[in-house]
Amino acid sequence: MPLQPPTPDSALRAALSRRFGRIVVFSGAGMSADSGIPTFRSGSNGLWQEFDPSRLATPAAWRADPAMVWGWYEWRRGQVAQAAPNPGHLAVARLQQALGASVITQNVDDLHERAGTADVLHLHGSLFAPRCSGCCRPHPPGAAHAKARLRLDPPRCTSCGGDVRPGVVWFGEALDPAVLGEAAQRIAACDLLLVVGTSGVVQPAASLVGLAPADAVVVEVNPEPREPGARPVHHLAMTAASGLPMLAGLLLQPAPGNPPAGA
Ligand code: BV8
Ligand code: ZN
Repeated sequence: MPLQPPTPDSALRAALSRRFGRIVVFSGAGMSADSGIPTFRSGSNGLWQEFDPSRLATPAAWRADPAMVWGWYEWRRGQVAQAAPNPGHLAVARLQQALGASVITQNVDDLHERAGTADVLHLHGSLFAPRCSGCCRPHPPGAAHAKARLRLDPPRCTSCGGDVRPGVVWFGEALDPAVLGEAAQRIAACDLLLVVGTSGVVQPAASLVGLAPADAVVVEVNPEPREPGARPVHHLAMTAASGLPMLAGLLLQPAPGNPPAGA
């Protein structure tokens, strides 16, 4: 008997069988795993298994060896440029178009945007927004390199000649307070929070989930078992690429007696 794919349990179906007006999707690296982008801490392809974050994703690493750090980020940018949004990204875009969902991501890729989602809040910055490490002037991302382990001298800022750095937030760097504040506001006002593909390890991003109102429905989409948390959540033990289209189907089906969502 072939294994049946997991389906939402009756409690989750019941919890989702109403209209939601303030949906927030909070995504982590697992959101892009089905697009072939390695996650940080899970599975055999964990990015950090091969590259030690303390060596590469910190200001000290950048000061010590800008060419190694810039080469690593350019390789990652090339990987993302060659990847495609997966059905999970497309389902999130549908939820935004039909139900006004907003997206907060820890990811530095552009796959939510390429799936059609607008106004994505990038808590940890973006591979596609390099900037001058001196005057902070944005620098246009050039053609990315798909080869791994390349040492690449970072480009020079055309305005002040400083080294151009990756537009991401490194460990030990503060998140942009405006982005963090907006993300906190959106989650604190949501009535449905979808937490997708995150191990909940990195702070302060992970603590945002706890800001969801007590009466909000929180659904975690992650194939791994979840740590027992402070609040009850619905755990959908599925990948983003399978779980999100299913949730979108449930949320977009007409509530009893109502017209189809987004009609
Ligand atoms: C800050 C950009 C303060 C870079 C990233 C001790 C010393 C120093 C600092 C700290 C410390 N303890 C805590 C800290 C704070 C530190 C931190 O949290 N460290 C962790 C490691 C303990 N945080 C910071 O340093 C932050 N800044 O605190 O500043 C400050 C204040 C004022 C002034 C100065 C400083 C900055 C953190 C940001 C780091 N940058 N990214 C880059 O990308 O190179 S974080 C990085 O991790 C990514 O952005 C990633 O998104 C993020 C979180 O990881 P996840 O997304 O959760 O991914 P992970 O692999 O862990 O999990 C994947 C999940 O998906 C798993 O659960 C898996 O089961 C699931 N999954 C797998 N496949 C699928 C799936 N789910 C669905 N579908 C699938 N197919
Ligand atoms: Zn500059």
